[in-house]
Amino acid sequence: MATEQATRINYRIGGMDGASCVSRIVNALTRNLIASLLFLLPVTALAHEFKAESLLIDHPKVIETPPGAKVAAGYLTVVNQGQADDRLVAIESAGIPRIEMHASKIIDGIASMKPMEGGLPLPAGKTVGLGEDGTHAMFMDLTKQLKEGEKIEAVLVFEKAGRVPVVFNVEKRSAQKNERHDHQQ
Ligand SMILES: [Cu+2]
Repeated sequence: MATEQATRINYRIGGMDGASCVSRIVNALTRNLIASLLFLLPVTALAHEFKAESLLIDHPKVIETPPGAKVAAGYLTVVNQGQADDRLVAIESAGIPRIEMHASKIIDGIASMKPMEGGLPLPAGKTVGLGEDGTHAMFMDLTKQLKEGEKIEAVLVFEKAGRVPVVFNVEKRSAQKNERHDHQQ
């Protein structure tokens, strides 16, 4: 009984030696893979989402403008993963003279928009987007054309989460439903 156990232990140790060679190679490969993933992750995170306390800000973007245009529409999504309501009260950017949050409505066939009083409510546990129901961020008094591929540094100001730096990607207008609102002026 004791001998049998000893043999089994020896066998297992022998097995482990053989396996450790393989596992060393696998480990090296895994380390390389993890290293490349770690290298890629921050880039992806910077490009598409930002986190502040329990808020996840997904893909801030602004639609490119034709030459001479004074306004552009911006969109983003905020996931409030926390227990408390918050509110997006302002969007600021050193490169844009004025950014307002607008809600547009069609009344009697005429589209009109006005600033959202009090900003964008972010109820606990909910996902809310500027881009839903005619809402949008309006980049105003533009001094230069916004071109696809450019990035605009901005700060989202939340009632509770405070000031959160983000980057708006300048993108082409897509056929997405949240971009129906037209800003040709
Ligand atoms: Cu607007």
